Amino acid sequence: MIYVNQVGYLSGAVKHATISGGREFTLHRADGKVVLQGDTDVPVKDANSGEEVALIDFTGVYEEGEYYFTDENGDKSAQFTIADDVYAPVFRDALRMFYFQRCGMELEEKYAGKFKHKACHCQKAFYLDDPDRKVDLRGGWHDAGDYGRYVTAAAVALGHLLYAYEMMPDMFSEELNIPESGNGIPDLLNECRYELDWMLKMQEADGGVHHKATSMNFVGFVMPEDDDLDIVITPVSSLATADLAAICAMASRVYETYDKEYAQRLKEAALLSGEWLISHPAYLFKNPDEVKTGTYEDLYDADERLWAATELYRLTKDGKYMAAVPAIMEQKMSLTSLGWTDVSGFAGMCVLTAEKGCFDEKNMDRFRYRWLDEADRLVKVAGENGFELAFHPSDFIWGSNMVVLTNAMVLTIAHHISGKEEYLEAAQYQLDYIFGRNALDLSFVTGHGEKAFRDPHNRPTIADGIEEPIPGYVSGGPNRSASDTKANAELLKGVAPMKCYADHNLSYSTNEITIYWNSPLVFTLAYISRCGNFS
Ligand code: G3I
Ligand code: 9MR
Ligand code: ZN
Repeated sequence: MIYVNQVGYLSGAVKHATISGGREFTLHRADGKVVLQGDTDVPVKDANSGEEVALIDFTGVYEEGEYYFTDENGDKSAQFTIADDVYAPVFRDALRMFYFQRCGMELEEKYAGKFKHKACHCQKAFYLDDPDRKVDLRGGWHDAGDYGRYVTAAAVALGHLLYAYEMMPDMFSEELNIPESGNGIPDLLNECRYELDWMLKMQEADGGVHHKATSMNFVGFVMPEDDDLDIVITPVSSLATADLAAICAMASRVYETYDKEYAQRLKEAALLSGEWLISHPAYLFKNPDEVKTGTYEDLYDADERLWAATELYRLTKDGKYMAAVPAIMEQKMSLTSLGWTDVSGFAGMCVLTAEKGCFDEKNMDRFRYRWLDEADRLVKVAGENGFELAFHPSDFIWGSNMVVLTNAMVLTIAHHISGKEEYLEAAQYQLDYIFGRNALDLSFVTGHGEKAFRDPHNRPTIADGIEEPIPGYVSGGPNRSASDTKANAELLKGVAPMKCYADHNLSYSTNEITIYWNSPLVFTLAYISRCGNFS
C-alpha cells in the first residue's frame, strides 16, 4: 500500500509518499508509463498508525501531470497531480466554506449552486439572564455541523484568516463568487466582515462580551431554515471579551486600507472590551444547566488576555496594555498554540509579524525563541515517524486535524521568520497527511483527492438530499477518545490512533466540520502555495 498526497504536489516542492507492507515502488504516469522505480530503506514500526512503513522520496520528479504508484503486490495508490498551481482549487473551496456557513441570509443559487438554502435563524434572540430582553442577532457563521454561534471559536477562525490575509495579501486577490464580490474589497475581508459584524452584536455597552448564542439543545438533522428553536444568549465571559478585543484590534489594522470608518468602529469595540478586561477579573464559562450545546470550556483566560494585550498595544502603542504582559507570560501557556483553548500563539504572531520597533527586542526574542523551539520540536517528531506527521499517539484528540494544521502554521511562520527550509518541508508533510498521506488512505477535505471523505457531521449536508457534500470542508479527524455511536471506546478497542475515525455523519467526535478547522487550512495553503515551490 502506498499513501500519497492525493490532491498533489507543487512541481518544485519536496515530494514524499509513505509505503506500508513492502519496500518496492513504481511511479507511473496516468497512462501507465513508468517514471521511477526503486526500493526504500528497511520499514519501521510507526506508533501512530500501527503499520510498518518507509518513506518514498520522489522530489526529483518535476514534470507536470497525473501520476500514481504501484507497490510490489501491484496495489495502486490514489492518483495525484504534480503542477505549479495544484492547490488553487482546494484553496478556493476551503475559503468558500465560510460563505456556506453564513447564518441569517439566503444562500442564493448564483453563489451556492445546488447547495442554496433560505435565510435561517432570523428570529430575535433572548438573553438568558434577562429573558424579556431580545435582540436582532442575524449574521455570522454557523460554528460547525450544529447551528450555534460561539465567540471564542469565531475569534480563532478569524485569527487564522486575517493573519493569512495580512501576511500574504497577494494570495487573496481572486474573487470567490460571494454576494460582495466585485465591491473593490478582497473577498476574504468581505467574508470575515460577515462574522465580525455578528461578533460586535455580542458585545455589551460596557464592553463585556457574551460567550455564545445557540438553542438550548442541539436541533435535529434539519436544514438551517427549518430550525425554529429559540436562540439564547449566554452570559458574558472574560474569554469571549478578550478574544473580541484581540480580533477587533487586529481587524481594525487590517481593514484600515479599505474602510477607515469600519476600522474605527472595530477599534472602538476593541478598546471598550480592553477596558472591561482591565477592570474585571476572570469570568470563565460553564454551560448554564439548561443549555446543552457546545461549551468551549476553558478554565484559564490568561492566554486570551495576552492576545488582547499584544493586539491592543500594537494598535494603540499605549504602554498600559503591555504592563501586564511580563506577568502573564510567566504563567503556563505555550506561546505557540493557535486553537480556541490556548490562543497564546496569536499573541506570538502579533509580536513576531509586527513592524520593526513596535515591540521591544526583549519581548520579541522571548516569543521568537519559544516559536523556533516549538518548530524544532515539530520537525524532530515528524522526522521520527513514518508519515512525517508531527504527532505522538496522544495527539489524536477531538479535532486532531486542527492540531495538524496549526502545527503546519507554526512551521510556516518559523520559516517566515528564519528562512530555514526544513520548516517549510515539515509543513508540507503535515499538509500531505491532511490530503491523504495517512493510514486511512483518505483525504480529509471533501471533494478534493480521489478518496476524499464524504459523510461529514454537518446538518445541511445530512438534510439537503444531495448525494455529495459541499466541497472544501475539513474533517475533525481521528480521535482516540471518540465518543459517539459510530466511533467509541468499544468499537475502537485495539485500533491504532490514526485509524480511530469513522466517515459517518453520526460521528461528530471524528467527522464533524467547523470554521476553525478550515481556517488553518486556508493559512497553510496560502503559505505553501506561495513559498513551497522551492527545491
Ligand atoms: O486536551 C485533552 C487531552 O489532554 C486529553 O488527552 C484528551 C483525551 O480525551 O482530551 C483532550 O481534550 C479534548 C478537547 O476537545 C481538546 O481540545 C476533550 O477530550 C474533547 O472532549 C474536546 O472536544 C471538544 C468538543 O467540542 C466537545 O466539547 C472539541 O475540542 C471542540 O472542537 C468541539 O466543539 C464543538 C462545539 O462544542 C459545538 N459545535 C461543534 C464543535 C465541533 O465539534
Ligand atoms: O451535532 C452536535 C455537534 O455539533 C457537537 O459537536 C456534538 C458534541 O457536543 O453534539 C452533536 O449533537 C449530538 C448530541 O451531542 C447528542 N445527541 C445527538 C446529537 C446529534 O448527533
Ligand atoms: Zn443560521
